[in-house]
Amino acid sequence: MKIDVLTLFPGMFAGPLDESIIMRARKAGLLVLKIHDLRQWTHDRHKTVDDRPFGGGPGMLLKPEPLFEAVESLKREKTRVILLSPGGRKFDQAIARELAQQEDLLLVTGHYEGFDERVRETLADDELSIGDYVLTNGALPAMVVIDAVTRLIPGVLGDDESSHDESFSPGGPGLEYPQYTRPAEFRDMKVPEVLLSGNHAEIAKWRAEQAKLRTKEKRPDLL
Ligand code: 4GX
Repeated sequence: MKIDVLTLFPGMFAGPLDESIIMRARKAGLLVLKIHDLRQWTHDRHKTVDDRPFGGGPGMLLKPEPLFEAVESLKREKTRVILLSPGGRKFDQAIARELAQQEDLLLVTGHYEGFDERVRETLADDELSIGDYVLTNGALPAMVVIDAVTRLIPGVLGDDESSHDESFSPGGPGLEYPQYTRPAEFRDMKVPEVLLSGNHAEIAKWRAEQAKLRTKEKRPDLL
């Protein structure tokens, strides 16, 4: 998969995507990631990307011209163009699975009060939010999407890493059961007896009960 990112803060992307599983996917060529500075597509001395909203009001908007030029030059036949903004569809595991099927993504990250509406109407195939809170810009949301999507690209996860994917589907199995490793007693806290019993039927039953209870308690929306 190829993922292009359009941002005003290319420096924010150095680090989080250069480690661990994402870096391994990049080195294997399973993910080809390119970060682009939106200011590259400005033509004035000050590299202006923003302007004041018509009709007045607070804040600045991203101007349409650099965004249109950037998207038009980066977009290819099968590219899906996705804006990151708090007003988008709420990103979840089902959307991550859907995006992992794509060949080519272009993530466009906002800043200030957002985009000129013509960007949304004309350039974007989709608009995603990573959750109901306000961030300073769209770089972290883009990295969240890249991380969640990349681990679902076939071949990125090893067999040991891949088993936990269905936990966050509503109607799916819900949250994980509690887990323990050695020592069996740590600072007066004991591992539940059943897990040490060697009785695999009892262990499976206990885990299913615990997972259900925990989901009902903490995330009833997943049931
Ligand atoms: N999930 N932000 C985008 C600028 C902005 C404002 C309005 C478009 C419209 C966010 C989120 C998020 C802060 C990134 C505002 N862009 N993005 N930025 N939550 O809070 O995606």
